[in-house]
Order: sequence, then C-alpha cells, then structure tokens
Amino acid sequence: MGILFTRMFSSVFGNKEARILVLGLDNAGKTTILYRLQMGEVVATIPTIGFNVETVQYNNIKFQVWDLGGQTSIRPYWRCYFPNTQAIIYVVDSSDTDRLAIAKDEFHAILEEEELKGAVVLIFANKQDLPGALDDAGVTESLELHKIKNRQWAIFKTSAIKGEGLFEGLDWLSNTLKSGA
Ligand SMILES: Nc1nc2c(ncn2[C@@H]2O[C@H](COP(=O)(O)OP(=O)(O)O)[C@@H](O)[C@H]2O)c(=O)[nH]1
Ligand SMILES: [Mg+2]
Repeated sequence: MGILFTRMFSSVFGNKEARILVLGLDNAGKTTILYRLQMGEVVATIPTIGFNVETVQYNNIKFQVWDLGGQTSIRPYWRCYFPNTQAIIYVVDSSDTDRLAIAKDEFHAILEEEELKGAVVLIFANKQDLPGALDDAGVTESLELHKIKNRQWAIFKTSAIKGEGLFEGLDWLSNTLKSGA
C-alpha cells in the first residue's frame, strides 16, 4: 500500500501542507486502517487534556486519528486539529448496529464544524467480513448520508482486517481532491 499511496497522493497536494482526519467511534477500526496503509511510523500522543491522537506523516500529508464520542469537555481541543484539513475519513463498525445512532450524531456534529466545511468526506463501512454487518446502503441510511449538503462524499465497504476496499476508497479520495473539490 505504501507505493500505491505514493502514486495516488504525491501529485494531489504538491508541497502544500495537508491534513486528513480519520475519525469514528472507538473500536471502528481506525488504528487498524492506519497500520494497514503502511505509510510510516504511527506516533501516538496524548496532548493537552487527554485524548489520544495518532499521527502518520507522509511527506507533507498528515493523517491524524482519534476516537469520537465520550467526554464533551475535551471536544473544544479537537479544533486544534481542524485547520488545513482537506479530507475526513469516517470509519464505522458496520456490525455495531447498537451504536450506529451515536456514530451518526458524532458524524453530523463534525460536519458542522466551520473549519471542516471544505473537507471532502470518505466513509468506510468497515468490518464487512463480520456476520450481521450492514452493507453500504444500510450504513448510508443509518448515518443519514443523504443529509450531507455542499460537499463531495462517498461510501465504500471495507474490511480493514482483510485489507479490502481501502484502496478503492483512497483512490476515489485522491481523484476527488485532484479535481479540485
Ligand atoms: N472483523 C474485523 N475486525 C476488525 C476490522 N477492523 C478492525 N477490526 C478489529 O476491531 C478492533 C478495534 O480496531 P481498532 O483499529 O483498534 O479500532 P479504533 O478504536 O477505531 O482505532 C480490533 O480488535 C481490530 O482487530 C475489520 O474490518 N473486521
Ligand atoms: Mg484506535
């Protein structure tokens, strides 16, 4: 994936600093995806008041990951990570149907953030290998993706464990960013 990643993203941002946020509830598969992409060393930090941020820097592109949900007191600190964000990758555990409503609320709250208004959104309906996982249509409905306005988005079925669907999603993302979204 490292090489593929180079090929896909090297021309997208030029030398501009770029940020891609990988967000979702805990246990969605975000960290697994980060390691799957094999872009480099994942550096975990616990800044300010204690939410864990994982960063992979790839040339001028920073991938940053943290868990949504939980304590509302730490949320204002998330905003430190919003400037220069070109894309959000939202990861959902498609088999965790009990928490899809929470995943939906967190998702739409993030989209409301002023500094993220210009970000393209890629949704990974992850854990497709598990029995009972909703497919992309099911996750689209549960997350109320039809409510997304004025931004480009796409959903892909993935299994981070098997490495399936990730490339297809990132390919869409790089093409969308290239076309100047
Ligand atoms: N079956 C299955 N398990 C997965 C998949 N992706 C992640 N997991 C597992 O789900 C758990 C949480 O994954 P993790 O990446 O730590 O989630 P995070 O909290 O979003 O960072 C781990 O046990 C992973 O091995 C997947 O596509 N399929
Ligand atoms: Mg994690």
